Amino acid sequence: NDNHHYLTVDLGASSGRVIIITVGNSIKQREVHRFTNQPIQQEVLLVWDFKKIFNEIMYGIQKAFEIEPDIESIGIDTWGVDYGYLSKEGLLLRNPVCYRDERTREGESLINREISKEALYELTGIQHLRFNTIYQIAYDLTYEQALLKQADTWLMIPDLIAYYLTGIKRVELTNLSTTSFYNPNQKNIIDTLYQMGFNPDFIPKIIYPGETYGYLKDDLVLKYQLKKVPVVAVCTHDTASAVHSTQVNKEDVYISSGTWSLIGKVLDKPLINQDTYNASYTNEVGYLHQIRFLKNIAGFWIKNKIIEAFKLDNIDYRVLDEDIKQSLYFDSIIDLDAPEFELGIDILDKIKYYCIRTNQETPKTLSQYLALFNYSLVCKYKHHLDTLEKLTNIKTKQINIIGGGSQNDLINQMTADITRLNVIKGDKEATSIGNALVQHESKYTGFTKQDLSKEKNRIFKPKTDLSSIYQKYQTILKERNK
Ligand code: LRH
Repeated sequence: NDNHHYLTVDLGASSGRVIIITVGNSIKQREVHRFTNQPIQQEVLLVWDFKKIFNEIMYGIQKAFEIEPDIESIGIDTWGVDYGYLSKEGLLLRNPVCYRDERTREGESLINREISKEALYELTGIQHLRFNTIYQIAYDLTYEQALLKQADTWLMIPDLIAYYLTGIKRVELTNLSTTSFYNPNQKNIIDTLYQMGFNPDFIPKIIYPGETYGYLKDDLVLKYQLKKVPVVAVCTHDTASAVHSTQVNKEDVYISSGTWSLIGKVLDKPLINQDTYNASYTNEVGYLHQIRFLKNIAGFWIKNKIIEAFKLDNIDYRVLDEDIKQSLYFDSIIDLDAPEFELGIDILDKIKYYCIRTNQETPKTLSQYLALFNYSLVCKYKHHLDTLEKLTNIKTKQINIIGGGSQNDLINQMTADITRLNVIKGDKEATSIGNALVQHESKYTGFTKQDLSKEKNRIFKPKTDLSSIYQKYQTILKERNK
């Protein structure tokens, strides 16, 4: 039998899913369970409800074995940067804090004594985001000494899940590379973390994608009637898994589109210099130590916050997309990454205010807001496409869009229009596919990635000229940064 079944758990910062991926002559997907995942307010912190997450995952795993008893292994991937602490007894000391929590606003100043922003970038090649793990830990070291006294182990979210599934504590490489304390050139954790006062014993041994954490624990096997299969460390960072699912040539740019839009190239080695620092580009580590050179752009999370703010009951997304198409005459533009949008609070007012300050018409209807979102997003894509070409000195031939956001054909077309490049629409569940492929490649040799997308109308060629929109965007940014 040439079919191999893998269970993938892909946990995003908006929703999670458990999917059986079958690798054979082709790749088949069977979605088993999908659930929402939202941070919750717990006392003064915005946290992830770990118990709920774990229960949803166990429900999915149980159901998956009912549907497909021949699952060979399990892989877990999640968003980056967040983590939790375990006590000696293996108890989670509190829910992992969500990266959007505001406690890290002053994080940067907390580590200034230790290292400058620039020197930290030189070591890690990670773009400065206030929620990077190193700033979260700087906060813990300053304000959470009581918690740290009880702590025995520090684990990132996918590693926490793997620990509760197998009892084995390891920290996976690709996700570790998002923390801003991993040096991708020297391939180790930077001393600065320990100089800050973080206990080196908290961090277990690194596990590399393709290695196995261990087997499902007996008590879980018994309780949920599972088969005792191994839990494999895949690329546990979701972006790493998504990018691993695609065949990216040197001349390609990928956009992994979901809660965030990650736009970048795959490189053989880190690209860290004054220019990449100024442009604030990131060097995350992927399968076999490939480098994902990319930029985080606030993506569909903003769109979802806009829709949420309109408090509509039943939304027919097809009708909505048609409305947006009709509203594209409305071309006010914002910078999606402006700090005021980061928490999603009062999003409509903040967008209006942004438009007023930049002398643009303010949106009124939902479809006008979403037209503004579409233009703002593709302008950013264009900007980063140009920046990527400059920084890497490689001309781009085409753009591969993967992930949930890739299903938005209007944005795919607008991306082609504004960049004047062909846009290839990839798979909605690219992350889960990449997750399964590492499980497969870790066991069987000779697998070559084929073109996974079977859709017919999946190439978007440039049509409408959007250069005037892009010019306007550049003017607005200049005005705003004055
Ligand atoms: C995308 C992602 C991104 C991180 C963010 C927190 O899901 O993993 O790479 O920066 O979430």
